[in-house]
Amino acid sequence: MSKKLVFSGVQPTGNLHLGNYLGALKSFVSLQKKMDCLYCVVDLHAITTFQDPKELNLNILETTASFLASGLDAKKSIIFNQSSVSGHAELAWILNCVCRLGWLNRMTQFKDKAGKDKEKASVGLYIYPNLMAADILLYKATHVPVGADQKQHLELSRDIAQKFNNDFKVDNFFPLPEPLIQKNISRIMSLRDGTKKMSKSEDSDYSRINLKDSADEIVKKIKKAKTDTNPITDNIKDYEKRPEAFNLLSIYSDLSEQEIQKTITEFAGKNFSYFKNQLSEKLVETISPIGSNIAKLLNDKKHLEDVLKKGREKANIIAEENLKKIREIVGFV
Ligand code: AQP
Repeated sequence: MSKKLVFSGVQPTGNLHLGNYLGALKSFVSLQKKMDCLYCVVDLHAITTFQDPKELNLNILETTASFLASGLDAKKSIIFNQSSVSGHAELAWILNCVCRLGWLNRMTQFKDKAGKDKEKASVGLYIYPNLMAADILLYKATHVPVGADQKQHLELSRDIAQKFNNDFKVDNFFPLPEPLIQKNISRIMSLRDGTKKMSKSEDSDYSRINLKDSADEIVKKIKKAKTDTNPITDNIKDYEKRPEAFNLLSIYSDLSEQEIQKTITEFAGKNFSYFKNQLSEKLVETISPIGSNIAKLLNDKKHLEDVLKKGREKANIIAEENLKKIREIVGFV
């Protein structure tokens, strides 16, 4: 049995939002109390779509600040950026040679992100899931906290690990990593369209609550959030065709750490303007302190760079030890 080890990453592609917080960061924080954890600012993933170099540089530090502001502790967890440990790229190449083309062709995130003109997407975007498998397997991580949108990539990481173990006849060399997906709300949807996930790259800033939004911005965005004309009912089935209403009620439930049924019973018969006031209050209570912590941390870039440097040194020790064995297994001299 492998020792339990957590790995997860966040792309430094702009402002982190409520989806990143509820889908990932919140569980990162609770896991660091129970297990050894590595949390990575995945800048190699970020460049699968073009990033302005100056902005990328700043976004790496801002994502690090968001980790710390959300409660990650650099003394408990290893916090570092992906490009600073070259083993990620090396193992990704080896795994590119293990993964089958047909497996990648099934990845729905590539289809979503590449859009209609797939010919113009970068090769990096296509093989992104192999780099993600390398991120996890480089440390032989056993548990990966992610939002539900990453479940398919995690399954691919398991397939790749299994095929490597089989091809090279090294039983259980790579553990098959388990996804840890939040039970209550695994996917936060856009505030403008309840069928699309909340995302940093969505054009409209009104589609998401950023961790850096002021209290006024949060209230304004929730006021403008799309709902429908029906009142709140306490029958969960009523929400099957009301994705925006369901999303807001789910966000409230998650922030209150209660089941969705409890929330709809609490607000049944009330209209959405009343509910939205309550939701805004909860959001301001949770998000505003994180936002002001991010701003404070960004005033001391040297400290953030130091956190990444120390994290990189620790990550690199584990990576090099595993890579030494991987190179031997593959047959490199
Ligand atoms: N809407 C979401 N609901 C729940 N979880 C989410 N995550 C992202 N969006 C949601 C989770 O956050 C972690 C980090 O994600 P990421 O930033 O590395 O990549 P992403 O999933 O591609 O996020 P975005 O916001 O959609 O970024 P862009 O627009 O740059 O592609 C992951 O665990 C993810 O599941």
